Amino acid sequence: MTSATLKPLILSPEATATHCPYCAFQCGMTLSGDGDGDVAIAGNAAFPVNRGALCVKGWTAAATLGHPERLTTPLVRDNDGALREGSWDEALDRVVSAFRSVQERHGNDAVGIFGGGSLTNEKSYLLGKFARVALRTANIDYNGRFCMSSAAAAGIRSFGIDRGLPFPVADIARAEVVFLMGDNPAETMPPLMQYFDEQRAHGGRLVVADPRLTPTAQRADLHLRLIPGTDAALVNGLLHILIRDGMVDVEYLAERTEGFDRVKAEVTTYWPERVERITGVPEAELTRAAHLLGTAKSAMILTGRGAEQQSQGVNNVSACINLALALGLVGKANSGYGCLTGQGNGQGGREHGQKADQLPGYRRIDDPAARRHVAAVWGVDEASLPGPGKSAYELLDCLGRPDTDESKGVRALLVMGSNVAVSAPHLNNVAERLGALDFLVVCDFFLSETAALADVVLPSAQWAEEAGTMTNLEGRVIRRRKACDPPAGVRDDVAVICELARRLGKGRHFEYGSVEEIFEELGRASAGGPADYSGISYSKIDANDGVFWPCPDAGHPGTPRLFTDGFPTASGRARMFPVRHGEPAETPDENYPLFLTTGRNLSQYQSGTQTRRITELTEISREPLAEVHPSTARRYSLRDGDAVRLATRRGQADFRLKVTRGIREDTVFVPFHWGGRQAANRLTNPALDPTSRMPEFKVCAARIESVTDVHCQA
Ligand SMILES: Nc1nc2c(c(=O)[nH]1)N[C@H]1C(S)=C(S)[C@@H](COP(=O)(O)OP(=O)(O)OC[C@H]3O[C@@H](n4cnc5c(=O)[nH]c(N)nc54)[C@H](O)[C@@H]3O)O[C@H]1N2
Ligand SMILES: Nc1nc2c(c(=O)[nH]1)N[C@H]1C(S)=C(S)[C@@H](COP(=O)(O)OP(=O)(O)OC[C@H]3O[C@@H](n4cnc5c(=O)[nH]c(N)nc54)[C@H](O)[C@@H]3O)O[C@H]1N2
Ligand code: SF4
Ligand SMILES: [Mo]
Repeated sequence: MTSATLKPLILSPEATATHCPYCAFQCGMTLSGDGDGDVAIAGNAAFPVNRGALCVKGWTAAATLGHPERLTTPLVRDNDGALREGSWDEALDRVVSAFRSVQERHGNDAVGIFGGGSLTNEKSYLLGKFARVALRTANIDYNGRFCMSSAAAAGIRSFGIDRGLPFPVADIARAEVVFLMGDNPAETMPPLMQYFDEQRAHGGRLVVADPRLTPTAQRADLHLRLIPGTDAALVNGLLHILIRDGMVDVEYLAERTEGFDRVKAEVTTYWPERVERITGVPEAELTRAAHLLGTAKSAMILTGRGAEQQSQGVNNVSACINLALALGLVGKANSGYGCLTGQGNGQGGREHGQKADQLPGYRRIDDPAARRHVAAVWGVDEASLPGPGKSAYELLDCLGRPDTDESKGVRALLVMGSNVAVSAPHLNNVAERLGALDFLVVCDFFLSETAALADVVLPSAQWAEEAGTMTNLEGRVIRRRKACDPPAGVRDDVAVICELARRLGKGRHFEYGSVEEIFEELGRASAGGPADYSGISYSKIDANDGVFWPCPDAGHPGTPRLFTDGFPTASGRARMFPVRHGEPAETPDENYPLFLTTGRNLSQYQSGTQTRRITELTEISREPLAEVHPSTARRYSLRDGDAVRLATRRGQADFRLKVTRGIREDTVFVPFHWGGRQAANRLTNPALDPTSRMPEFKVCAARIESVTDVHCQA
């Protein structure tokens, strides 16, 4: 089923400049080979974002290419229930006949697609088009819903547009103060730290709000160790102090914003003593943070998943945007609000139509003008385009459910670029739902935990084996260049999507001579939309170290900095929304007395499909460790390295303990990169933000249980 004897990778000794397969920093790197299977990776010093630096995941990324567990043939599930090798024809036939029969019996929307933010722009675009044109299903969503959707929703409602960072990362180095609200880039984007180092060297200050003393917080001038789920209260409290002390930018508020009065009225009740009580952050620290921001000539507020992955995520981000606007930061030099996007193509992946409510160019699928424009580019009848579908968790939650008058279940699912059996919240439910499907097909390079459940697995080409574009966290569109061929038997996702469309009788809409042609069509489909790529071409990207969208025509240089003169809202002003602190969906009680929060560590990536297969990385981090404070450990008579079982209302999982003073006494932290008995997501709460539909990965209530019979790795 996998090949232990992969042929050596044929890479030219001449270096190919491409980008790392993993996170949104998209470090520039060069790949070269000796033809014997040895691949040399080097940081690309000429690429202006990472400037040659890579983290340990980037340095070791080539190990995924020739890995012995690489899938090199399609797999199909036999009548006896086992996965066996099959031909491409057999596998694709099975997919098409399963999709057809499900749609005949239950309607078009009964086939669903789950995409990912690691897919190139071209693949994200094609997957959205495949759903709407070849399958005509409304039900397509993607893992960015777990990642980006709260910041995106808050950005759109205030600024009229969502681009994670409205400025290049290099601006960070020149900001007097940077406030990180729930980001840990020292582990999640290490090469970004060079800009923080520069900023510090220029006398700048760093403030970090995180329940843990992370490697990022260790580098901060001020660490606000807030109680999980209290971000909006904290930020409202800072704004309260700034208004009280006359430090807001009255002129900017009058000229460039609307809605400040209601925000001001709301934050009057967030006096420091009350905010200290809610957040656990001492009043003196609140005042210091507010005054650092209020007296700085330039400042940035950057949110990460810590503030966003909550059932109040949109409110948390809106509170940060209010703060940035009140200080007059947005659109000012070396200042502003931004979100550090996470996945390799987390930015582009949310712009081209793999989101349930969107069409390419970040257009809304329920906007008649947008539908007309995109239908014309696709050469289909506008009325044939489905409407909005279910959001990611709601899609997973409806799998295999019987049709009722109110709702219809999805019976067949295609997964491309996500490992939901590890990364979705409330895994016990998700596993049950996946099991209730009539048919599951997964495209992946390895037999991920999700692929292992599939009826058909299609082996995909990887990053260095395919061409396309990615859009990094700054909104810079860059090229993923092909350095080598995929192993024999493996096909790239573009070819697979187009072939499936052909077999579904829609081939004429999926005829492309090259990946570049797909990009050109994507440009036309995006023209006039918020994320306008129509003026970007491969040659322009090559000539400019990438091009920042929006870029509406061939002569346009791209837009590194947004909002310098106005906002793309009806009034041209930024909109402020009053935010009320609300409790997380679950808070500790006598049965579940601790907060559980989850996140990442340096050497593992996401669901771990790739990085758990790389020896250098598993040597650094072999299994998930549950971080607890020494006083909590003492309370349970536990010591560092002991195995424990964590339990929440949804499930149990086993971990070894890491006892550290770096975490709050009321909080346990677990990284989510592992599956099975050590999956953090057996514990997490799928409570959704009402606007963004983002699950509350960052806060739930947990307890530490019996310490015998646990299932940790040796
Ligand atoms: N090594 C590594 N790097 C990655 C990834 C990876 O898996 N591994 N994934 C990439 C992706 S997709 C993403 S989205 C980014 C994520 O990048 P980050 O947002 O930096 O990562 P997280 O660890 O999810 O969360 C950040 C911090 O939020 C804190 N936190 C927990 N609860 C709260 C809270 O209630 N409020 C606040 N303010 N903070 C809280 C956590 O303690 C954690 O330190 O990383 C990208 N880079
Ligand atoms: N508890 C908890 N859970 C979380 C989070 C958290 O902080 N805490 N964070 C959430 C966030 S921010 C994210 S982004 C998600 C990420 O979680 P996932 O959606 O599971 O993301 P990955 O692990 O990157 O999964 C990508 C899968 O697709 C494969 N793959 C990668 N690139 C391609 C490609 O180009 N083509 C194909 N066919 N396959 C590909 C990989 O091998 C892997 O199996 O997890 C979310 N889950
Ligand atoms: S920071 Fe992100 S893009 Fe850069 S090498 Fe590490 S994982 Fe790759
Ligand atoms: Mo993410």
